[in-house]
Amino acid sequence: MIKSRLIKSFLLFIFIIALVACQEKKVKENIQFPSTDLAVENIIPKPFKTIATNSAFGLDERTAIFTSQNSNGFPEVGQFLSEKIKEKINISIPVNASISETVERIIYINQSDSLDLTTKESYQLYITKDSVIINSKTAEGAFRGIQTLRQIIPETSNDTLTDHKMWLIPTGKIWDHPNYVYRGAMLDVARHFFSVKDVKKYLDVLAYYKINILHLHLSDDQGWRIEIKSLPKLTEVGGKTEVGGGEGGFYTQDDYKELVNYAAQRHITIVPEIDMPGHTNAASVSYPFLNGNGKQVKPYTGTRVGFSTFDARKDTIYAFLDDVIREISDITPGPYFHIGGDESHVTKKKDYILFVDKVEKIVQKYGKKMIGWDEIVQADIDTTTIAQHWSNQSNALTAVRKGSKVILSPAKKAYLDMQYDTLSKFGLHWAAYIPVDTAYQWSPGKYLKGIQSKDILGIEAPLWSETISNIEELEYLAFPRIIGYAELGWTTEENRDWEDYKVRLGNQTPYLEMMDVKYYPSPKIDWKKKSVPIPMGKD
Ligand code: TNX
Repeated sequence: MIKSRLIKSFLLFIFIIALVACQEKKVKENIQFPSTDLAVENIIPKPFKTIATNSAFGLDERTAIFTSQNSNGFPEVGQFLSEKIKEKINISIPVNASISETVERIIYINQSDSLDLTTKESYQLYITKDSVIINSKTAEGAFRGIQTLRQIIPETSNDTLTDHKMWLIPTGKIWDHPNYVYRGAMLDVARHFFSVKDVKKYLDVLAYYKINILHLHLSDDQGWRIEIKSLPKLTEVGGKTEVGGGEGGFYTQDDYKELVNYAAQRHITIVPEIDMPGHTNAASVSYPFLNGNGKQVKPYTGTRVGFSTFDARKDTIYAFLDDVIREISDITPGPYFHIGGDESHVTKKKDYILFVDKVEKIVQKYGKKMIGWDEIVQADIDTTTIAQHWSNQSNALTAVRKGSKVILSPAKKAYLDMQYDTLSKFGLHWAAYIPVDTAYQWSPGKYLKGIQSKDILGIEAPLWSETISNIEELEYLAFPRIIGYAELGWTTEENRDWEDYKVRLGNQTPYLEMMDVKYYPSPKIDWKKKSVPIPMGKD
């Protein structure tokens, strides 16, 4: 199997080399490219290793994309790249089309089993004057690789070198792989609902920065946001409220599948969260038998936490949860199911433990790995269960002692709903003010004493939505900080440096403006409103 793949890759490679050789002859004018430096390009996250060779690949209408054909997902990655090139510089690049006379240069996205590609997301990007080659083991790796390529395509063409427009990509080599396998963003669609369109827009930008997880917080006291066909009142009743008294909303299962597919095309995994046994007022309003706090349940549209609970001692609760977890798991291809578990202040400790232990079994029965906020470590959790650290350090240590991995979302550093400073228009500040530099300048691998990199699955930046109710407000809190978290998750500590990062961040404006992202223009960053063309000079 591996051998035949190797042979196939080798043959394709020979074909491409031959193609490049013939195309080279066609480049009649010996173009004198200006000198470039791949090592100072504004790539985020910063790649593992870069070597610049100071010339340029001239991307133009005579370029064609080819991909490995028999490997899962590679042609789709080529197609995605072609679409993004079209959106950015408005030229049409064919993908796996038959070679025509006009093709002079190629971008080749190649499935490779090279031992240098150490993870499924690793890629190599080799750029010469005549070709761009991306090698990766999987389509996921290729997808990460094309994000790097997208980032180094200039917005402006050089119109002086030939008789037609050419966009100059610096030549050189990049070897890259992620530091952590889990690089997430979380969006609270329960306090305020966000439409499928809004979430897709967020996914587009997350993918560009190599984030690979979107965790959706689908239920809370103020609203239930996912259709459960066997329990229709959850959305008929629980889906109609939100913070501040707005109309709420919910995803039908078809909407959710649409999001899952859209994310999958971007090699992003959706992690669904149903928060319990606390944060469950909206569920209990829909089905009052669930309620365990003894009070009459009324819809809640405020912002307090910790007042609601399921009745962990009733068997009917677990029959209910079996339906919920089964239906959501059935439409969730990713490996995780998040059970929340935070701030269950009115659940008795022994009931909480019983609850988490029972729910873990249901999650496992439907083939998923359980994730929960760090309080879940009070229960007898399995080693495959993952604890998401947000506030309590000793919970994180307990998780590791129990053999579990930890996702780092420390509120003081990684909460996107914390205000930047006292002037911020939206957000809270109960954990901290988090300006853009503070958000970036910490090291996940060293953040918690007693927890090492090997215990950390990755990092995630949660965006709670008590104070935001539309996409512009979402973007104000998320951007630019999420871009820094993307780098914290991907780039090794040795390769991270605030002074270097802030320049690269300031140069994201052409992309953010093209995407119409209403980022917070932090005064700590020198935002470059227009991209600067590569300076002229001889190579
Ligand atoms: C704490 S973090 C919560 C959320 C709130 C958030 C506001 C966590 C697991 N629970 O319920 O929305 O603070 O910052």
